[in-house]
Amino acid sequence: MSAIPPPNRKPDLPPTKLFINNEWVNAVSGKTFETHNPTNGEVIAHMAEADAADVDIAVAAAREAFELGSEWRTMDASRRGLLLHRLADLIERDRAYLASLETLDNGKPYGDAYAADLALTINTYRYFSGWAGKKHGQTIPIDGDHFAYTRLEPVGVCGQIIPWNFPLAMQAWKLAPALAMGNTIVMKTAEQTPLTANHIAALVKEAGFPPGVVNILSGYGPTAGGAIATHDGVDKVAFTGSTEIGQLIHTMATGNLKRVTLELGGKSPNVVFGDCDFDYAVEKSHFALFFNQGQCCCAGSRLYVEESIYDRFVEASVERAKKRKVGDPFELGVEQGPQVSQEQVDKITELCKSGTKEGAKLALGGAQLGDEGYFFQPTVFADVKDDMRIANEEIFGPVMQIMKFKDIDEVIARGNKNMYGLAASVFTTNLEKAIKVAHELRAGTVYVNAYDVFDPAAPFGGFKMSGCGRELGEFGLEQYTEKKTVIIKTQQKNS
Ligand code: TXE
Repeated sequence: MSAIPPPNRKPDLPPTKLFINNEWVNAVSGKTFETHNPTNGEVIAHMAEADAADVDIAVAAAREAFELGSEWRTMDASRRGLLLHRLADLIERDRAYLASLETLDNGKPYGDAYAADLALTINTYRYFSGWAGKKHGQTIPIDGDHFAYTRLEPVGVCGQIIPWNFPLAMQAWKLAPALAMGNTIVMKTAEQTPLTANHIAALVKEAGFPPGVVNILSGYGPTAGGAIATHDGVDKVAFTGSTEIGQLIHTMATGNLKRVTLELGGKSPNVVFGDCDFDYAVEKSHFALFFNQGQCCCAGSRLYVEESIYDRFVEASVERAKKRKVGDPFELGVEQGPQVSQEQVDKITELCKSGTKEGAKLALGGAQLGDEGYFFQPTVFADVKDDMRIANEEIFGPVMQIMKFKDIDEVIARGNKNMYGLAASVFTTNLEKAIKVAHELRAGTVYVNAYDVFDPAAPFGGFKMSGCGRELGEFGLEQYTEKKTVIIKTQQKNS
């Protein structure tokens, strides 16, 4: 990749209203809410605050765009792909602006936003643009004088609720497959990070998507989010966020039996064997936990290290965490910016206190950093035991938990003894061990000598209480289709 261009510390703000029918409108209530800069706590913008009345209007727009005979329903699938491709081009054109805006609103380092979030976002739109028109049904040789075939049709109006940790990428993971397959959308962005999604909405219009196909609402979860999850005019809801709210969405969606896909929390085991490439495993385990301020659903947050290298590994991990460069997220080279909100800092602080109280060894950090913004010290706990809260609950912050293990069957059993099953990883130079762990850990993604490798072609999602369904890849695309079987009487069948 070419060099990262300098950030814009004061990017122009995108529209702050609701995007419905390709127009910017105020909330029916006229209410607004503030979005803050996590680096200093200052208000960046006042956003229109959608609630049930606005969801009704957006769903009506999406339903109309989905009517039989509409511009969207009669559009060639290849053209849907072209529109997605154009959208990817426009995002690429505005890449540095979007990365700057994301850093302002979310606090993530600009270098990461530009190189990681924007790359994944652009690639996701490109990947799914290629699928439009290429996902085929089948002809099926059923018994009797009949001709049978299947069609993959769009599900309809899709409600999509996204979180704040990767606002652009989470938006892309949901919009791109849904649009490729011809659905229409009512999306609610996270209240902490609504800005970049609104710029994408403007680009959706610029790319040429017909009115009503994509509707983007800023607002809160229980009001706007709840209205989407319960709305009878919504055919599917796709959600990324906490397991607690995912369970609620699942229940709320039963009224009209919406299709539901959920991508929820995790507590992913990262298993490091004594025969690993030591320095590499230390660095990758550091990255697995600390990337994105630790705010990753798939963070490698249960680090199991084999007895033979345990003490050395703890020492090296603490040394690496000490070197972590925390500070102004706009400065290139900074590895860690602020957490997204004071609420998240408070949650992390409380869990750190529980760790100390329950007897884990606090080797580094453990508290909020500085008195401006929402920074948290890189933190390492050693001698963590499986029954401690910090070994079971999702901390979603820069807090590493290190545990010791003796043998492979023991560590697999311990790795599986958790309600989550999003991701896992193993570091070893022994192929047989790697395959055994990869196949026996119950997780949606298992990394071998790697971590946080995302690609739009590779499905992502969770076992157990980390969710249901998959995003990305061909599996992700299928979650945005209904399969229809058509059976036609024929005069006579010949083989
Ligand atoms: O999540 P919420 P929060 C985890 C992480 C974090 C914790 C809390 O552990 O510390 O969740 O974060 C919308 N009906 N993850 O409170 O509440 C909300 O507006 C409908 C993991 O931010 O789950 C936002 O758009 N929608 C995660 C989205 O749900 C509702 C990413 C996520 O918010 C709603 C984020 C309701 N009743 C947090 N209540 C991941 N899997 O990556 C809230 N929302």
